[in-house]
Amino acid sequence: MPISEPQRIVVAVDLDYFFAQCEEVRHPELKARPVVICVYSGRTEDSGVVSTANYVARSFGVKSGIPIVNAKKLLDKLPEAVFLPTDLEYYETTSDKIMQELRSHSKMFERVSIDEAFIDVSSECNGNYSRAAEIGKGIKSEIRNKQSLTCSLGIARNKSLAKMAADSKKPDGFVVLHPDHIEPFLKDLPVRKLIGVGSKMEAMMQSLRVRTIGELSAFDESKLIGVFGKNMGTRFKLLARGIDHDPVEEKIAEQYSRIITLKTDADSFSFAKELTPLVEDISNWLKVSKRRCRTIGVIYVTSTIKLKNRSNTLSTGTDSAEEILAQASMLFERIFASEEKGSQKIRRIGIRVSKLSEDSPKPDAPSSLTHYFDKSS
Ligand code: TTP
Ligand code: MG
Ligand code: MG
Repeated sequence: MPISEPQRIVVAVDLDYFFAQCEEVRHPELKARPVVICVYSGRTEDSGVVSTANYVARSFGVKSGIPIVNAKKLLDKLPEAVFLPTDLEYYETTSDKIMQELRSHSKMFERVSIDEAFIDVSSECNGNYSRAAEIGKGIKSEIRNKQSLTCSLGIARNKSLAKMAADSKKPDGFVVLHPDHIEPFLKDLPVRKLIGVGSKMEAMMQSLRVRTIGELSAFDESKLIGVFGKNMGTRFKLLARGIDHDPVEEKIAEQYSRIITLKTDADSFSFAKELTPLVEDISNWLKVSKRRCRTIGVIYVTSTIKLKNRSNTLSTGTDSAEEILAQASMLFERIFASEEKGSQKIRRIGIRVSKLSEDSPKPDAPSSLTHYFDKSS
């Protein structure tokens, strides 16, 4: 496998069962019990989805994204199982503290999500993987000592390999993937383990008889491009060969949104009050990340689960809660006045801001910013 990359060493950190582990920190007595963190939609007592679960609950099949009722069935013989609602503010505060520590390790830092980050330690290590391993161990103990949390950590020559290394041993993993071991590491892994390959891509690859990353790396590139398009086809081929030139750098978010499920379906603009916390959160986020938005949009989901949106672009940017609320209210009023939603009722509502201008050169923001707190429909 030809190596055509400059010498880099990247550390990937992913906190283990993050929301559930945060709950174990403040309630240590939960550690031995199955813990399920739930995003309740508020419709009926148990409607909603599982946000995450600790590894005790996972051993019974509970995982992110399944309905809460299914999780309850899986754990119905275990009266000690605990179901808790998400407390995003607490998880975000914990995440911010950890990210601040991690950032101190290198100027080249990238927060990817609430519990994940990359750190480029090339300049400190000068190609020395033993040095990188020491840094990695230091990071793990720092997170354990200061926040009482475990993480899984991977070290490799680029982001995708470092993340795959971190994912390969969970929880509390520590994997250093030396350049000489990349080919055997990738060869027999299922393609699903490659960053960016979800269930649909996996099915498409299987129809090409590509099951492992090794098979993908040997597959005809022009055929891959034919199926996945130029960008993705080329990228998959490179990733399968262990090549990823993407630098470790903070990505600037392009939009930010918050969505909630209404307690009862609405057929008039009766939910004005429920917009206030959404708007306050958005305005707060804009202020914290020193940004202003020009486009303010509303999102709504009808009772037949059709997603629609409508937006307005201002001539100057804003971070004001009052102004965002006024725009969002006007858009919802128009939707109801024009009957464009048809005869359908509205089940979920949200606000999205975009066309974000930067007030500061280095915002600290993950690239995907729709909060998880309400994914059910
Ligand atoms: P992940 O890092 O994907 O998962 P995790 O930290 O819970 O577990 P792992 O040990 O496998 O890393 O996601 C981080 C947090 O994001 C997770 O704790 C809860 C939240 N989340 C959701 O709310 N819904 C989801 O579908 C996923 C995948 C995560
Ligand atoms: Mg995690
Ligand atoms: Mg994660």
